[in-house]
Amino acid sequence: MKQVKAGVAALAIGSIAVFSGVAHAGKTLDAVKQRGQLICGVSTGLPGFSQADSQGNWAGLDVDVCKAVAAAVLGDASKVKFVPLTAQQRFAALQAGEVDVLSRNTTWTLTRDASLGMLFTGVTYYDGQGFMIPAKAKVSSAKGLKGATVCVQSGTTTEKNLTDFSKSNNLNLKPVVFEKLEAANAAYFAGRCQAYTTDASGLAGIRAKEAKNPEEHRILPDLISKEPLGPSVRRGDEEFFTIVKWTFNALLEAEEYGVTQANVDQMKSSTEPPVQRLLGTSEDMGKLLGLDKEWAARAVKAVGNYGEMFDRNVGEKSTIKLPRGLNNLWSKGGLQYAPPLR
Ligand SMILES: N[C@@H](CCC(=O)N[C@@H](CS)C(=O)NCC(=O)O)C(=O)O
Repeated sequence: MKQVKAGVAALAIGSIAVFSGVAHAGKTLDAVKQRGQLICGVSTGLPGFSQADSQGNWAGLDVDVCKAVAAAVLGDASKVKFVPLTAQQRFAALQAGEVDVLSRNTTWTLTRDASLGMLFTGVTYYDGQGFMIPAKAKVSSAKGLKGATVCVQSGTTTEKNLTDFSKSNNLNLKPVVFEKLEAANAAYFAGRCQAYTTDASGLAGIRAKEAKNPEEHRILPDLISKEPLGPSVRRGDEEFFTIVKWTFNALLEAEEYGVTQANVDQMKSSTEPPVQRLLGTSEDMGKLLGLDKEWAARAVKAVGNYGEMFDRNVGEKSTIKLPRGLNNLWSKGGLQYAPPLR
C-alpha cells in the first residue's frame, strides 16, 4: 500500500514537471550562470583535441565542445576557463568540483561511468588504441612488436590495454610509463622507446604536430581496443548532464540537416520542422533544458556543426587529416547518431 501511495505521489510530481514544460535549473547551471563562465577540464596539450597556442588560446575538438556548451548556456562561447589536466588528475578534478565538464579525450568505460562519481554524456570521437613506430623499423603489425619497449602514459586505459594485449599475444612488451604527455613524447622522439602507444587520433596529432619529421614515423594499422572518447559531468546533476548531452546532439543534428556556422542565421527561415525545432523557430526546446530557444543556434554559430568541428580540428581541413570513418553520421555509414531532437 505504501508503495502504491509513493508511486502515485511520484506520478503526480512527475506530471507537474511534465506539464509545466520547464526544466528546473540544476546547481551546476546556476553556478555557471552566476560566475558567468564555464570551467572545462582539458588535456595539458593534445593536438587536435585540446591544445593552447603561445597566447594561451585553446583549440581542438574537445575545446569546441566546451565552447558550444558556453554558447548554449551563457550566450558567449568565449566564456570558458580551460583547466589543463593530466590523465591522473582528471577524475579527481571533476569530482572535487574544480571543473564543470571534463572534455578531454577520455574513454567511456564501465568503471569510470559507474564508480568515479561521473557520467559520460556521449561519444564525440570513436577511437581505438594504436602504435606508432619509427618508419625505418622493420615491423608491420602490432603483433610484430615482440619484446619492444613502449612509451605510454599512466592513469589511462592505454596502459591497461597494453598489458592485456601483451599478455594475450605473449608479446612480453615492456611499458615505459610517464605521468606527463610531454615527457612521453620527448622520450619516444629521443628513441628511448621502440614504440609509442595511445589512442590512434592522439598518435596522428602527436606525429603531425610534435615530430620533427612526421614522415619518419609510421602508425601501425592495428587498433587493439575500443576508445569511445567523450565529455563527462559530475553525478547528481541530471539537468546539467542533459544540457551537455543535448548540446552535442544538437551539433550532430545540425550536420544531419545541413545547418552550418555560415548558414545558421538564414536557416532560421527554414520551413523544415527538424530545422525549426533545432533553431527554436517553432517549438521551444531550449526551455525544456532550462535554456532559451536560441541555445542550439548559438552553439552552431560558435563552433559549426559536428562535421565542421571535426574537419577543422582533426579532419581534412587540419594538418592531422584523420578520416571521418566511424565518426561519420549514421546516415553516411558512421556511428554518430543523435536521438530525435523533439
Ligand atoms: N583515452 C584514454 C587515454 C587518454 C589520455 O590521457 N591520453 C594521453 C596520451 S595521448 C593524453 O591525452 N595526455 C594528455 C595530458 O596528460 O595532458 C583514456 O581515457 O584513458
